[in-house]
Amino acid sequence: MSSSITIWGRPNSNNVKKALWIAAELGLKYKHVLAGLQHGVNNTPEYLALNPNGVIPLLKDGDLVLWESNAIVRYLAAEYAVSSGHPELWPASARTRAAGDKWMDWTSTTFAGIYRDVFWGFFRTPEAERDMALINGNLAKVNKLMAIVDAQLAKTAYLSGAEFGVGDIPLGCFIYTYFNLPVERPSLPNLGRWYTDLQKRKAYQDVVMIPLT
Ligand SMILES: N[C@@H](CCC(=O)N[C@@H](CS)C(=O)NCC(=O)O)C(=O)O
Repeated sequence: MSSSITIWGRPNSNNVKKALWIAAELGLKYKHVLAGLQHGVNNTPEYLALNPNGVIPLLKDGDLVLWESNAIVRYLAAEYAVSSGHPELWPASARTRAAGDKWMDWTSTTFAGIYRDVFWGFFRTPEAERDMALINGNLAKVNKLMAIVDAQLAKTAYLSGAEFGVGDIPLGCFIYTYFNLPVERPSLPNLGRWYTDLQKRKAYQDVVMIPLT
């Protein structure tokens, strides 16, 4: 089992939530070091020696140092799914894993950048300073992307396939904030059903469903 895992990052970061969520699904024990924004740490020479990008999350497991949140999620699942008693979180079939992998990459490369302006625009910008044209423009793009997700979820219960898997984790983190935005959302029943299913998971409740800050 896990013996010497450390995860750096503030728990209100969606990228950090990914790492904390898979660790919770696997029941891993780890040391958590707060880092990023008001906590600092990620700009110290010691941190930069481990992650030259200076961003969170960061994982250390024994002599392995790993950054990039999706890589951390995949590593923890691959390394600990069997020993933690959750083999379903790292299916043996490369084809099954690939189906989820694409949604992890899609979330980072297609969705996250557009969504960032919406999320930060609302929750991390004082009302008087909000750029509503930018927020609304990107929200329309986000809603179009959500329709693509909804169509997938009409065919499979999860983004990972028939079962919950790591492919659900990246977008699952962001979707909590999306559904808590004080805006009108299009009716996307499959997306809503998936979000309802995620909310039943203890690890999701503990890690992802925290007050938005
Ligand atoms: N592609 C990276 C992005 C990491 C990233 O941008 N992290 C943000 C937080 S979500 C960060 O470190 N921001 C600086 C800070 O919080 O101080 C990943 O997925 O790990």
